[in-house]
Amino acid sequence: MSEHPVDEADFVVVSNRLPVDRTDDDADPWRRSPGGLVAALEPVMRTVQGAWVGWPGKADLEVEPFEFDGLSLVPVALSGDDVQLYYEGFSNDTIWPLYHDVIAAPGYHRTWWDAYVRVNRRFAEAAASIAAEGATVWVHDYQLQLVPALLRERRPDLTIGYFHHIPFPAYGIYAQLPWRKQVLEGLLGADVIGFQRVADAGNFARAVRRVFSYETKAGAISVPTPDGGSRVAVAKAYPISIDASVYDELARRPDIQARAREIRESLGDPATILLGVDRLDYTKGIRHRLKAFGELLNDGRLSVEDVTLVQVASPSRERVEAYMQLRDEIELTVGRINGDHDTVGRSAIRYLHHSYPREEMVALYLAADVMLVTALRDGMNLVAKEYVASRIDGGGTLVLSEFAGAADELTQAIKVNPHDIDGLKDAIMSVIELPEGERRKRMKALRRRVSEYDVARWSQRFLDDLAASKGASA
Ligand code: GDG
Repeated sequence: MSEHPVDEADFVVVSNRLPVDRTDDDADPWRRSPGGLVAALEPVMRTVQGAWVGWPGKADLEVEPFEFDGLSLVPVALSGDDVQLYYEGFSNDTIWPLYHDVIAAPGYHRTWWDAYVRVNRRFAEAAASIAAEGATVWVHDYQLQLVPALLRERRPDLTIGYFHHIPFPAYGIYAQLPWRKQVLEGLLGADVIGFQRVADAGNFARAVRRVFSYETKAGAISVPTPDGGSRVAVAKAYPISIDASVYDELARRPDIQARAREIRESLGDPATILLGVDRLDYTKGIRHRLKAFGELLNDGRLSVEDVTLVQVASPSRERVEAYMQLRDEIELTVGRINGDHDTVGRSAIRYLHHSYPREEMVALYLAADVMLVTALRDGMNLVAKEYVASRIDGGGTLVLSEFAGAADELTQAIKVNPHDIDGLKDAIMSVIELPEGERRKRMKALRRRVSEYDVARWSQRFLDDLAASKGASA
């Protein structure tokens, strides 16, 4: 790490979190952090000269801009109150449940909203202060929906992109938000507003029509400007992906392949290993998955002698009440199922409430015969794509919820509606019994899609459209 302040940047990424975590070790104070957004953007940032604006992840931590591992980082400080009201409150307990179709009840609190406005302003100011004349700024995700307009107000010379990583709900749900007008205004400050699915972009355009009556045509929204004219904001789908080559390379490493074999052996080498990997979040459908698996054991259609479910539930948002409750429910369910079905030598569910290094994740992907992605709502779901990218052996089967964004692209997966427990049970059984040839054919098609449309193509498509919008408005 060097202490050089970051100069003016031609390309600026703004996200809630910086791609690093603070450690307690003064000699080595920063560590790269995992997570969907970081996994997606890191390869992009390495190929451009730019700066990254974000929160360093600890309350009251004031740090000057610094360089880390080739990235220019610009920290935005949040107080304990900010974390509680803006992050845990408005972002994770209002917007998150509302945008995931109210799977959990959103809280609407004016103090949370006030903090959201205040913190969004701080992020906009940080980005405005380091962006060079005419720079491109790419804002990310639901914590920062007001930043595009706040930034445009301060710096009309900038080209502003926004990408929304989570779903955008239908208007009947979105309309609940007491600040529905202000949030749309914030987003419309961007030149290009990217979504995961075509349906999300459509929901957004419809919300804009309902709230403002602006004209929208094939995703081009005509937004009035203060001088009485208008500008165009584009709302369009750009399904995010992964750096597939990283997973391919890891999966080819002999030590990781050996680890995959070791995992199988340590589970007693069952005929079938089912795997779930999720942040412990109510959107991921972990309870539905456990229910289906538990019933299959109860019904005698599956036996612990033949099948084990490995469930990695990485710790997430542990101070938000809904997440504490969910953890209790999941752990109670796992305990019951294991209590009823375990033998001295075999376990029905190997439940792991940990975060693992990427190498271990790939070993798990390689060891698993069936990957269960049963999200009730998910913007994309990168785990599904990581599993596919890791299966260099052409084996393994993906069971994928139709409510995950990935379902639009990964059409050769076995599709499920996780709310339909009987359907989910039948899908699990059919996958276990799927003929080898059929399994391989599906995986081959999935692998082609994931390797061709990787994260580099995703960002290229978005940034090309953003550059074109600059040309169009000049
Ligand atoms: C949001 C949207 C969208 C998880 N546990 C560990 C670990 N992970 C990694 C996975 C994957 C990432 O975290 C999770 O990404 P997902 O896409 O599955 O889900 P969200 O975190 O909810 O992400 C989502 C995404 O943003 C990107 O736009 O797809 O819909 O909700 O990369 O591998 N990684 C490691 N250890 C763990 O224990 N190393």
